[in-house]
Amino acid sequence: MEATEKIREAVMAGEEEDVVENIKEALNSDVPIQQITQEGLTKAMDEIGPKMASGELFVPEVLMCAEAMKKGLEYLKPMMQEGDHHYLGKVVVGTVEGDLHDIGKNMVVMMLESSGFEVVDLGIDVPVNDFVEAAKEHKPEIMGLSALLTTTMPAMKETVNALKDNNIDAKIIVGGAPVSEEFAEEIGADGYGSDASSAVELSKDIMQVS
Ligand code: B1M
Repeated sequence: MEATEKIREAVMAGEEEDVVENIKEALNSDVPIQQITQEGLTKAMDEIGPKMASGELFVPEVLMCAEAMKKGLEYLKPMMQEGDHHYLGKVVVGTVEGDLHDIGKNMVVMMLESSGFEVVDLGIDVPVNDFVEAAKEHKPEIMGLSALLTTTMPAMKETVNALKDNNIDAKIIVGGAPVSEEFAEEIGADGYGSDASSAVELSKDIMQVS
């Protein structure tokens, strides 16, 4: 069985230790980190989604899978941050109000940090006003909003509106599974990232660095 396949299976089984062991094995076989995250960790979550929707998996089981995935990402984090990077700017990131999903947001945070951005992570279920206060306090160049539920997309819109109403001049980027380029435009965000690497590219474009 391929190394990434073993990682995917361990995430789906919610076996944290196996996830880390299989990642070590993959790294020893020179499997690139990006392949580990995409074909091992993220692929597992993509398969868990439909099982959750159909009732084959319940929330506690999905939580175990999510924890296993997080352990894998935590193990990889120091390796993603190797090398010297110039400071590129500050980004305040959070998952919008009502939404508890943070795996994708955490991947965005890790990739931004490993590229040279300073990140203030507000966590999950972040009230609209907390985004505004954090923008005033930290004065970031970029605000990053994540949403994973169609039901929390309105909170993303409210957050964008509140940032604008408070004259926050940071650029706003948004992302998450139900979010699209069109939605981003509709709510007045400055950019949409389909995944963690495009969030980094977008942020670099905003900062006008290559
Ligand atoms: Co939830 N959940 N969940 N869940 N969950 C989804 C999102 C769902 C699609 C599953 C399904 O039914 N098919 C569905 C949403 C349906 C919809 O809205 N249309 C759903 C539901 C319904 C729910 C609950 C309502 C279930 C319930 O209670 N009955 C509930 C809601 C809780 C709440 O938030 N209030 C719920 C709960 C949970 C858990 C807590 C059990 C757990 C989350 C644990 C955690 O995050 N710590 C969970 C999980 C794990 C999922 C799935 C299976 C996986 C999400 C994930 O981590 N993906 C998910 C199905 C799916 O998406 N395939 C599902 C992997 C991650 C790497 O991808 O988050 O998309 P993603 O992030 C990507 C990009 O989107 C992008 O980059 C990331 C990396 O490439 N990105 C950005 C994300 N944020 C970005 C920000 C950016 C730029 C890019 O700029 C700032």
